[in-house]
Amino acid sequence: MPLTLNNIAKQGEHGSTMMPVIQGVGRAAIEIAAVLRGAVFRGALGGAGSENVQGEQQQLLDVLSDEIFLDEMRSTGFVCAVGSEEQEELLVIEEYSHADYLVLVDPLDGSSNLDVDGPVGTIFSIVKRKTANADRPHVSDTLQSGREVIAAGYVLYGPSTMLVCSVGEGVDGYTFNPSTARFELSHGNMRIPETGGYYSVNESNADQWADNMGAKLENLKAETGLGMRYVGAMVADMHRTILKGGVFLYPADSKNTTGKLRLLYEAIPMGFIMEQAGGKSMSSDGVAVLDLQPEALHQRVPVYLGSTTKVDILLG
Ligand code: AHM
Ligand code: MG
Repeated sequence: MPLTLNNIAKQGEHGSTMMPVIQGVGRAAIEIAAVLRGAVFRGALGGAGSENVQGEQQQLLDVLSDEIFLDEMRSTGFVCAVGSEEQEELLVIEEYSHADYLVLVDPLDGSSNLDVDGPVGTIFSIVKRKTANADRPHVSDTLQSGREVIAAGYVLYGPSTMLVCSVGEGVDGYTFNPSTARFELSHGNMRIPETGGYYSVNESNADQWADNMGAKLENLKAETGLGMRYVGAMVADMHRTILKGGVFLYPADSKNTTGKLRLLYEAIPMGFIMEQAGGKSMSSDGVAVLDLQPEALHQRVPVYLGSTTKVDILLG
């Protein structure tokens, strides 16, 4: 019998309490994958005609995925609030506002790939509230560093749908099996290789990068001879980096002066997964992503995630 998401209950200090929430992520992933597959037939591709809080055009599928994710978090009964890329404010789940956990999510990451049938993903992390259970959850409950995250992960909607997660005891990947309609453990104890791999970055921004990153990347390329791969969806680029090795980066540049990727629902969950897979997650030389103290729900940071050797050469 293959192991399913129930396997999480056996892991770490928080496995049994996290299992229902991660099962909820799994249900959302199955629904989002189905919506993605049928989107072209339902006229669900294209813009929603609205902007999110970051001033980015929302795709219809961003909005749908956000609704699906929120509904599934509500149905777990364990989540008091959700902070989403697609919502300006923290969304309190009124029926369960006394519950213990908050979820931070990018419901559909890499949505610029949608029109070209490219891979996209969902990124999430789970924290325990700081406010008393009797109180209404507050945005301050989300402003916890990556060291306080209890569980995190991502879903990759590629040729198959994969849910990769960690409750702080290594990283496991589960692939959705359409014949059993379950996520089954397919990639146990994922570890990033120290050798080989690729560098992954939008190099067209190189002349605008801050922190002398253009020269630093040239040095990494010269020292390691790494090849380059870039999908433009963080989930797909990170998944390849974990499986094949190398480094994924999104530095600050003159357009995105504090970086592009969001700390709470992109950098921290991916940083958590990368560290749990044996790699390194930095936001600048000497500052780990997981040590940053968040100041705002939609804050952006530079990221350098990959094998320890490659990140050290890059930032050194
Ligand atoms: P999104 O959350 O609005 O999809 O934006 C985040 C995406 C990441 O998936 C990806 O790493 C990055 O933006 C790509 O940015 P760029 O197109 O500037 O290379
Ligand atoms: Mg995103």
